[in-house]
Amino acid sequence: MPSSEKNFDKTLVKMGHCFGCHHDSCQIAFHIKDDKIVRVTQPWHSPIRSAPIVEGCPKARSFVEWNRHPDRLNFPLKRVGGRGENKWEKLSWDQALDEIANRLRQIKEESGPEYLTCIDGFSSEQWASQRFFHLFGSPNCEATMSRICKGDLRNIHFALLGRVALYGPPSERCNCLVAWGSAHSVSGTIMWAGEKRIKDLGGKLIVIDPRQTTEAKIADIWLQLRPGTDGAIAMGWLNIIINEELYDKEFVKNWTIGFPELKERVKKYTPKVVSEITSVPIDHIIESARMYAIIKPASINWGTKVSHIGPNATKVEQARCILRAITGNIDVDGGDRFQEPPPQLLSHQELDLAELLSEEQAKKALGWEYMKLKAWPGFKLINKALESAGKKRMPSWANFGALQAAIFDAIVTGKPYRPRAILLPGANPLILMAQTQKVYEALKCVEFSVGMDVWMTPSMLMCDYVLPGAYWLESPSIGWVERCEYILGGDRILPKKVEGVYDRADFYDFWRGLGIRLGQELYWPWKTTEENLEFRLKKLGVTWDEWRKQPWMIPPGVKDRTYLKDGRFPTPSGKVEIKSSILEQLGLDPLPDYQEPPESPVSTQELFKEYSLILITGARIRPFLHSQFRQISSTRRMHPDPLMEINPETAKESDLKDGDWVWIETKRGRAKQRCRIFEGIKPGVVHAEYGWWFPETKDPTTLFGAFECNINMVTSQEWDHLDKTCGNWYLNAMLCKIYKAQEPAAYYGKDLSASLVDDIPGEEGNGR
Ligand SMILES: Nc1nc2c(c(=O)[nH]1)N[C@H]1C(S)=C(S)[C@@H](COP(=O)(O)OP(=O)(O)OC[C@H]3O[C@@H](n4cnc5c(=O)[nH]c(N)nc54)[C@H](O)[C@@H]3O)O[C@H]1N2
Ligand SMILES: Nc1nc2c(c(=O)[nH]1)N[C@H]1C(S)=C(S)[C@@H](COP(=O)(O)OP(=O)(O)OC[C@H]3O[C@@H](n4cnc5c(=O)[nH]c(N)nc54)[C@H](O)[C@@H]3O)O[C@H]1N2
Ligand SMILES: [Mo]
Repeated sequence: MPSSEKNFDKTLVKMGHCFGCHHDSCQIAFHIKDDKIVRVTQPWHSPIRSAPIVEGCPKARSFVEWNRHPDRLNFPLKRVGGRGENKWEKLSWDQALDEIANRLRQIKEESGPEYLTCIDGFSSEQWASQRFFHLFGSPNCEATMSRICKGDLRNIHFALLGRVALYGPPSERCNCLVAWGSAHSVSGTIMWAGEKRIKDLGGKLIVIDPRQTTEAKIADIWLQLRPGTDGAIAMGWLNIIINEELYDKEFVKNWTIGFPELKERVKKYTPKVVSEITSVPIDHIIESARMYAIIKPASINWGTKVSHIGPNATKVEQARCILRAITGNIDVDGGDRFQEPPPQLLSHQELDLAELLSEEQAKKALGWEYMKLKAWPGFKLINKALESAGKKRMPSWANFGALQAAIFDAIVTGKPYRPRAILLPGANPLILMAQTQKVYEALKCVEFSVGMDVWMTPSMLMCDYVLPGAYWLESPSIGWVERCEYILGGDRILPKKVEGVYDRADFYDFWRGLGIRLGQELYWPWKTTEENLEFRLKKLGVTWDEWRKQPWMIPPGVKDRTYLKDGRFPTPSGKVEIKSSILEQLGLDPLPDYQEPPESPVSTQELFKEYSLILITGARIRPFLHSQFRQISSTRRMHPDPLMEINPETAKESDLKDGDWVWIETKRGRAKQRCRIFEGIKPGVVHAEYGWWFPETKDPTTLFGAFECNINMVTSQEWDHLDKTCGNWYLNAMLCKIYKAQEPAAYYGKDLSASLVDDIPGEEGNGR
């Protein structure tokens, strides 16, 4: 295999892999001169299908700007002013970690380990935070990604199938793809490349989305549903497929339990009823169900939006999982194959030490009763089934934590107890979590808070200590990132420390640094991230030095229909549990069903009189990743303002023109964005962007504009709005009203070019 490093004329070219879309990972070549990235280009060889797209990616191109950006955090900081005043004292890593560890020890001794909580945001090494927490004795570490971003999907798949049938990029063998609440043309380079390829090869594409995405434009059928009614579409498809006997009879007979009960349950979801609920024409519903069931193999790809619709979110995935199963598309190449970490890599569950947390402590997890499947009771049941089938258990970050909403609530109300400390490594909950006001209240009054990030974000402004994180460009990594075909990873592209300039640390350094100060020395034998990665690579038989020069591996081929070889699915019954015994044991409805969103023209008719539009939030923005990239000149110039999309018809009724500033208001609050007229959005629906704050304002009194355009000012983490199975917050498909704002957002009119950095080395050839 050729090396991933080359030298050209004083420039070192190194290949790395990108985290810029979270779920997809392109390989990129970084050109490095004098310890600076001067260009980002296509890798000269790479196993990854998306390779031709990388150079057109605004995020990839922008990495020349990151390492020495003047806004980067460079040294540990300790707060000297009030919270949010942005007044800090610089200190060394040793001193910072000593002080933080002393405080945590004191809290543990005085109150108990559960009084320490954590929102673990973006991290590729989530096993390390879990390991630290389990050794410390606290169950209250919540991984954002595992909650709002696929966590419910993962858990319901484990309950029904004993594995996860959400494969990353679709295989060329797929003949019918359903893009359901996903827009990979914006959110996933590799997945989108695969999807386009299927279309080019003559496959069918069904899109289910209230907005006309790029996917919808090339779709064979586009279902422009009322937001949040996905469950009704799924139940309707099941109804049609069962009534017209389009299901895979062999598979249903031999490999499932609960089909008769399902048949009974879906009876009421006739195409007519479903059409009334969703506002999709009857013939579209029937035609799409037939297309999905008849054309094989077919895949329903992963889309995050159904995870954001509130109480019914997990139920939608439950129904989709059953659709995959009864049409015989589970574990089939071109259908929905199982996603499993490559066995050659020591996986997170082998490192997270969940076994060390006592049952007594596990039960103190905040909010577990609101998410029984995605907390210790579900963890126990799922793992029992996995174990009896000889499989590895789930990683604890994917289940087994606390509920973020409950952590913030407990800090404010003291119920059931008042956590005293919170850690925020790689998380920006003030911008990304539902109901910003609630997060703010908690961050204001929590006794002790520590953040670790690459920028001074609104959430970091509220912390007592802020630690400078190495960005992934400055960290080594290894992972299989949602995919099983490749093990990816790589060396640090740039150093994490340059004497006198910056001194940043990896997440691993942080958890180990705290751990060894708190009596966990035995459990952190690897002194550096590299040593740990070498340990994880052992089964591959390569050293770190060999690996870093050739940072990918293609494990032996992924097999089809593995359940035939195993003779079972790793569920309690050994079958696909259409009627889930695990949900039943947890006291939850074992079958899928549809429920109206908690706020809708049907469920809250009174509210609808005043708040008469449906709001959806957070469709991805190509040049940004969540709240990131706002301070990067090249990406920000491509997309300077927060935009709210509205249909021309609806805009006319509200007397709005393209470019007007507008307030979007729900019962919980309001946010200001700029109106963008878009014919492709369903009338009566508005879509607002997420992740907005304004680093260029440099104004800590507004927490860098955290409360003005941030759409999570209007979303909800109220108890009765959370998903009933896994606790997801309510971010999408709620009622709102809109009205013209008298003033533009406060940051507006400031000269962006003056406040964003322009001095970007070597960007020539990157086609800005
Ligand atoms: N309204 C609404 N809200 C949403 C969504 C939506 O669609 N609508 N989407 C939800 C979803 S699916 C998700 S996944 C979440 C995302 O929520 P978050 O994960 O909180 O989002 P990020 O903006 O990526 O914030 C992570 C923080 O980590 C920092 N960071 C990034 N890389 C590194 C690193 O390598 N080291 C260190 N130390 N820090 C790093 C970033 O600077 C950033 O401040 O948002 C959710 N919130
Ligand atoms: N550029 C970029 N890429 C990213 C990210 C990013 O921030 N920026 N974030 C990454 C992360 S963590 C995630 S989770 C993924 C998410 O990426 P995707 O899964 O593609 O999800 P979204 O872009 O949030 O939304 C997809 C579509 O759902 C539609 N939608 C809205 N409401 C509904 C509804 O009620 N029902 C249905 N069926 N559709 C609805 C929206 O109109 C939108 O077109 O993207 C990842 N990739
Ligand atoms: Mo996500």
